[in-house]
Amino acid sequence: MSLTGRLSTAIGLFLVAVVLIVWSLLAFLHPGTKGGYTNYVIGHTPGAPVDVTMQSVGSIGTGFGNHPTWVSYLQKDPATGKWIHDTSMILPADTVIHMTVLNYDSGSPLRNQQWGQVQGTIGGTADINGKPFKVYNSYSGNGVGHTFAVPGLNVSVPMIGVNGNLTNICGQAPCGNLPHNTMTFSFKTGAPGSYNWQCFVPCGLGYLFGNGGGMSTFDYMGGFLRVVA
Ligand SMILES: [Cu+2]
Repeated sequence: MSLTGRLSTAIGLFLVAVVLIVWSLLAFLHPGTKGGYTNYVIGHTPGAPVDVTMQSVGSIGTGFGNHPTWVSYLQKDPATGKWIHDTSMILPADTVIHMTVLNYDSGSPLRNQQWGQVQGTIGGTADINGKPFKVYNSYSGNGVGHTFAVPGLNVSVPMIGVNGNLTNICGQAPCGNLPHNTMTFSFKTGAPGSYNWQCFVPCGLGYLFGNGGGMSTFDYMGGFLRVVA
């Protein structure tokens, strides 16, 4: 090959490498698009607590967009009772939120044991299937699958996994009566503002450090709480 030929091949390969690097960086950093907000303020009596019900699943399945294999949270629409692929909500300020999260995903030991701690909830505890706990040792039982954490409100609660060896683990949301752990906890919304919530467990299986895919996309492993007066 002539010098020019080799040179242009080298430049061509270099450009391909640059494009690939920029593309994967953008794919890694891009937070995805945000859909709607589920409104808990309509018809809310000031001062009354608000019930929010969610589920976390190991793979969302078909019927909720283009990523059937991704981990995800879903929310139960308070108006219709239907499970929706929307993880953001409009909540009243200075209000107690009673959270119920049905976790259908398996778990594992945590990279950071801090994620096994219940923080920022009323009473400092959460319940797993009706039993209160403050810290979950992720090396015990089935480990931890996800967290529901609102850094701006110092809230963080681990979602305890189901047995990963079960043959009937849910792979198609919504998951109904399949094996799950029911996590319940309460927190106060505080002052008006926009608070992001997210899972901190790197659960984006098949992505760099587990932080891609559903882990870095709204309406999967994170969303927003828009707290209004
Ligand atoms: Cu997660």
